Amino acid sequence: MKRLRIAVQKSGRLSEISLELLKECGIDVKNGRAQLVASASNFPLDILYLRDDDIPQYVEDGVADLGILGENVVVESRANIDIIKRLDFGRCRLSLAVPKAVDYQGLEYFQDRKVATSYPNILNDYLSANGITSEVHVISGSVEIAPNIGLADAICDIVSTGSTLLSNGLKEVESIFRSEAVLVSRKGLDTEGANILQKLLFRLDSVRAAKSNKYVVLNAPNDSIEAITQVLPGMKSPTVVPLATEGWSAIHSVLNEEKFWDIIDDLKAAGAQGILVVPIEKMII
Ligand code: PRT
Ligand code: ZN
Repeated sequence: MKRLRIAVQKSGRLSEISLELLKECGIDVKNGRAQLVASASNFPLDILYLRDDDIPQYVEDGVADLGILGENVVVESRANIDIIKRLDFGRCRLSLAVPKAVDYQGLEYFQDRKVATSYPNILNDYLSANGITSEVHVISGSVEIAPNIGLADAICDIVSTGSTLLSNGLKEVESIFRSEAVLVSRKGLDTEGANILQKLLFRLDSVRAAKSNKYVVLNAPNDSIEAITQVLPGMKSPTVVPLATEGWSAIHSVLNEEKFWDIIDDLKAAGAQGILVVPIEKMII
């Protein structure tokens, strides 16, 4: 039977969570990251552990069929591969930052100035779209120290909390690209490969739906049921089950995390009691 190969980061910010996501999809990967390749025992998928920077090329060349990595790396690589799905983790932004003391007035600051970055392609695209020409210096690590050692006037680097910039005496002045982890695919998967990918996507959707929803069970006097069911969106209509206590029922439903607290308040106001909120492991939609 055909198997697909998925490249994930060997060690780094995205590794654990990428493997965790596969696990949540019910995909068991037995042998650890000591080897280059591991096999899933219960899904037609092999895992290839790589440095994230190598993933786009491996996927473009077909050494791997799929990959999980930061969108920043995909776009910077200019590889001819498809972004199939955003994965909701590894969020960060690529930003321009200057020394704190600079009286920054706008992008013109960067005209003819030296900017250090590991993302020359994304940066050059951004600068030229804004009519600015800078001297872009490519460095591969610790970009944030470049202004302090006199190597550059500014930097363009990944920011998440901003504390790295702060501790290096820099301030973020423009955010030029937003990124999160994505699932990528090589071009031209055959029908069998595309079917395996569809199965994986279906599982990813079920995991995501489950994460953003909660199962809610509550008790209510029968004369409040009408008001409570008005408040509950549910997947279809809520389940109403009579309780042993005369005149009372239990109501079961599914609530979206985003509206969760508002709805809980409305439920209490409508007469709900003993509200239980339970995580959902999988949600098939
Ligand atoms: O070894 P390998 O090449 O595989 O890993 P790597 O060192 O190149 O990448 P890694 O593991 O650091 O990051 C992998 C991916 O995580 C990146 O490509 C981004 O998509 C994403 N990501 C999310 C981040 C961050 N947040 C992040 N904060 N990548 C890097 N950082 C670094 C940033 O470079 C800077 O040094 O963290 C620092 C800034 O963080 P704050 O919180 O201080 O702002
Ligand atoms: Zn890397």
